[in-house]
Amino acid sequence: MEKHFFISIEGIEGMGKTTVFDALHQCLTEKGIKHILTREPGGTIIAEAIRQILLSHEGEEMLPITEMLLMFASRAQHVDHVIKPALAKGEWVICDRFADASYAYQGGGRGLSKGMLDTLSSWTVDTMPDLTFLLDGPVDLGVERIAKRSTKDRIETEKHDFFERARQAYLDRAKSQPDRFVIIDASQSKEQVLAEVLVTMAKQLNDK
Ligand code: Z5A
Repeated sequence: MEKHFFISIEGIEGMGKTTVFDALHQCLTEKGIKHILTREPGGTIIAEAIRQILLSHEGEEMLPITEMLLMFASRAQHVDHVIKPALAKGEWVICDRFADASYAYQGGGRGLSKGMLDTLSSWTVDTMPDLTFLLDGPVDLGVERIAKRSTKDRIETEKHDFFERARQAYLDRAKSQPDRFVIIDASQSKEQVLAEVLVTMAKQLNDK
């Protein structure tokens, strides 16, 4: 059976995750590699319902702890119902954000402790990505790229400093796990970003 592979794509808003996600899908399709495309928060019916709550502006102010617990609740559903079954069938999994996003946004952004994040991770995440692309670039660049969007979700309306802290938390995590993370300079052109991603993918496919 083919070796399965779990790839996540991370980065603050506007760094080009969707663009890389689409390119990976195309690359694997051309190679005839069975894979699924999924995202967090989301990926199952319950997890997508939690996503709506997480990103909506409606109702009362959401506490940071509530946000963190909901992220991990959705992740528990997603890991058990989607990611593990796909990997068990030998399919590759391409995931737009995963647990690292909680360390960046709830840890770095909201200031919640690593101890709490580690505890929740130990309860919900028993499968980490084999490879994580961190698309990194200045906060202002991301803001500029998504400026044309007509609506912003609840988290996107956070202030500049929040995203600076999230970016730094991503970089710290990537540096602490160099075997899993590949940091890509997202301020390059789309073509340059995709070329770097596809070189890494080609290496993974050769090593398979
Ligand atoms: N969140 C969390 O807090 N904790 C968690 O544990 C998890 C998530 C899992 C929803 O995520 C929110 O959930 C997110 C983090 C939080 N909130 N924020 N911020 P999401 O992934 O659904 O939403 P997002 O981060 O806001 O994604 P995004 O804004 O769509 O970013 P993107 O996918 O990286 O951007 P893109 O659509 O690929 O590109 C944006 C634009 O830039 C687009 O017009 C592209 O054509 C253009 N682009 C892309 N690359 C380039 C380059 N290289 N040059 C020029 N232009 C480019």
